[in-house]
Amino acid sequence: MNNYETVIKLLFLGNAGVGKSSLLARWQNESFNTSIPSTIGIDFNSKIVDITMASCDKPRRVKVNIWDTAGQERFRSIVYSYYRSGQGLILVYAINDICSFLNLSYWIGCIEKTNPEALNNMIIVGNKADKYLHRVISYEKGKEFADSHNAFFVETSAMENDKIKEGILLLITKMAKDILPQPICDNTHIPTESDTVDVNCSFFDTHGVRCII
Ligand SMILES: Nc1nc2c(ncn2[C@@H]2O[C@H](COP(=O)(O)OP(=O)(O)O)[C@@H](O)[C@H]2O)c(=O)[nH]1
Ligand SMILES: [Mg+2]
Repeated sequence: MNNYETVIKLLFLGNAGVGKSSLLARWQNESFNTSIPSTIGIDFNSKIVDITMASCDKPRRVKVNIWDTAGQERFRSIVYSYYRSGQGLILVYAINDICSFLNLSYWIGCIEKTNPEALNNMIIVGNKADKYLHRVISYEKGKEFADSHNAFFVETSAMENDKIKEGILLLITKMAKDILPQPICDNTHIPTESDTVDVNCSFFDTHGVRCII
């Protein structure tokens, strides 16, 4: 179970109340609890995930560590030291809360100062999509913001368990592709007869075209 190839470290960021802890609970154990306690400082979650990087490749096993940070102003000083350890970011607002959307730039600014590399691996999450009757941020507006930061974008509902796994997997798969060695079954180059045979190659596959080391 523990033979994972790498550890991917993600941070949840966003205003208090947007649903970070609820999203994390869904990701971790599929549950939703309307009376989830406010996060004090930092919560930590770990999960082993199998991801498919290419159709020809076997699933690759990674360990995903997610820190759920408290959005509350009074905890921000504690949280700063954790920003540095994240390799990727899940930046959350609620589609019915304009302040949480406007504050996305604040959170990005925090990371820019402490850990700018992590901004290359980011997904913007518009949560509480089930509250569409009270929507104040359109899907297009959220997507536009994400595009302007080269980030993935997804609208989710922790309450209805919608699109959470898909969103996080999108980010993890992209990061795994950057971190892990590429699959050895890449068939993009099929050798021709004129190709030189690799002398260090001890076996060929059944079609005699690919070297098996
Ligand atoms: N309607 C709705 N409520 C949600 C959703 N996600 C979280 N909530 C509620 O929003 C409140 C704050 O959620 P919480 O996960 O503690 O937010 P956090 O402060 O960002 O960690 C709680 O009452 C949750 O039940 C959602 O997708 N839809
Ligand atoms: Mg919380």
